[in-house]
Amino acid sequence: MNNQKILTMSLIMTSLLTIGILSNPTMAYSQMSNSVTITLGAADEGNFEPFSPAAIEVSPGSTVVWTNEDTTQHTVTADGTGSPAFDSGPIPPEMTWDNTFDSPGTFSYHCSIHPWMMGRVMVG
Ligand SMILES: [Cu+2]
Repeated sequence: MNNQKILTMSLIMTSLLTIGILSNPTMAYSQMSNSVTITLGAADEGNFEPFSPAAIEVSPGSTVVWTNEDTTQHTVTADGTGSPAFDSGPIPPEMTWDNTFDSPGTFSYHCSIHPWMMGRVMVG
């Protein structure tokens, strides 16, 4: 990745953060504390970190906010068979979805549209 691309991505991310803070101070606060970004190019199987951070550690009762910064929709769906413990449904680009984690534990999740996208929430 060259410097020009890094600079451009930094500007985009700074702009998105600024827009978030200006439009909704409460959302901006929660994003800074417990936020996961669905990264640009998340659906690319070569993407090293489609959910960033791939693993997030929060205390019980915390709300985690996922922000889709990709150009296509994604889901945040708990692993396991049957009815998932949580499932965002499709999150459109530039939209957020949040879930509150009351019980301690490790919760692995994926994107149901692109099952190779995986992340983890550690509550404790
Ligand atoms: Cu996806």
